[in-house]
Amino acid sequence: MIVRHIDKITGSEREVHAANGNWTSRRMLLASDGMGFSFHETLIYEGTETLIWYKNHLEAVYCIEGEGEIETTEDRRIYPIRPGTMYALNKNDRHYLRASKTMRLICVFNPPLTGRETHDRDGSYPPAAS
Ligand code: 9YT
Repeated sequence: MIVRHIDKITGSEREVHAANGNWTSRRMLLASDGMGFSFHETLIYEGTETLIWYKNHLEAVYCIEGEGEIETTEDRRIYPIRPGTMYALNKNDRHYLRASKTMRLICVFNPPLTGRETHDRDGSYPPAAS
């Protein structure tokens, strides 16, 4: 059994900050926990726009606080995000993520992240094996 409180993740090795200051990710479960997915609480800060393209991962996201939107770059569709909204990047969808009010998101990655990943120039994380 694994039981963890967010208070113990905050400020630890499992808390990762985006280089551009747009988000903070608190990684409650990682590959080393052996669940087959990683599970994060992510804060996306008000007024930010982040280009994301998870070529090597699938991600599902559930909003529990704040407000924002995603815009897909392929077909320019805009989807509002508010508490209760879930979106799943089942096609490795490249998109912009914008927050009009700081959002608290629960994020699940498959395959799991291994630890300290931050976005590369494309807005992706490296494949799990590298
Ligand atoms: C929603 C999203 O992908 N935000 C960027 C950070 C990512 N969720 C992470 O590493 O936790």
